[in-house]
Formats: sequence, structure tokens, C-alpha cells
Amino acid sequence: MAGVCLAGVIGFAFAHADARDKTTVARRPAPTRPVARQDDALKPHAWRIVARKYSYSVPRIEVQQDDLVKITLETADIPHSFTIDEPYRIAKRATPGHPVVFEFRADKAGAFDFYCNLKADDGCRTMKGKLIVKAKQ
Ligand SMILES: [Cu+2]
Repeated sequence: MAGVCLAGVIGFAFAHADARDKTTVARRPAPTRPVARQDDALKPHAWRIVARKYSYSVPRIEVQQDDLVKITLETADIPHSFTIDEPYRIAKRATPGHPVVFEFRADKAGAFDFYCNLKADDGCRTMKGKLIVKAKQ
């Protein structure tokens, strides 16, 4: 309750400052929301994906546009890759016991297929997932 009352008093004070002197408005503390969003963009959104028996443990990755995406790809059986064609142009390969870690900025909005581009085993052609990058508001 005290918080609500305080906000009311501050709001009242600002309203009066606005009316009196326009320069006071510029000194108003910046809203905290955009700052939090910026911090969010700096820290990567991490995903651990295990490829096994021709599928990915995470078949759908959903992020916000401009998010920094960090992916750790592991394989539990044979070599597999995480590949996205245009516009991201990613092709990262993991072998058993040797995960691959990579990051990219999801700066293009849309829905993109990821798949395994390795040709040694026919089953790899069935490995599919989706990267969803939601457009900024
Ligand atoms: Cu594969």
C-alpha cells in the first residue's frame, strides 16, 4: 500500500513539475524496462541440444529478434550437425564426446529450418527442427 501511495505522490509531483518547467521532464529517471531489455540482449539464451537416433532433443527453438543465442550441440551416437541455411548460414558438427558450442545473433525474424547436413548416414536427412525468431515489437 505504501508503494502505491508513494507512486501517487511522485506522479503528482511530476505532473506539477511538467506544468511549471519543461526542463524538469528531462531529469526524470529513465524507465527501467528498456534497461532490463538491454541486459537481456547481452546475455545469451542458451540451449543444449542432444542429437540421437536421427532427431534433436530440442526440435523447436524460440527466441526474440536480436537475442544472442548460444547452442551446445552434442551427439549421443554418430556425428550430427546443426545447419541453418540463409540468412544465418550456420553449419556446426558434433561428434561423440566432442560437443560443439557456438553463438549467433538472431537478427533476422522468421521461421527457419535447422537440419543435419551430414551425408554419411541416410537417416540424417530426416533430422529437422525449427528456429523461430519473433519480430521485435
Ligand atoms: Cu546427422
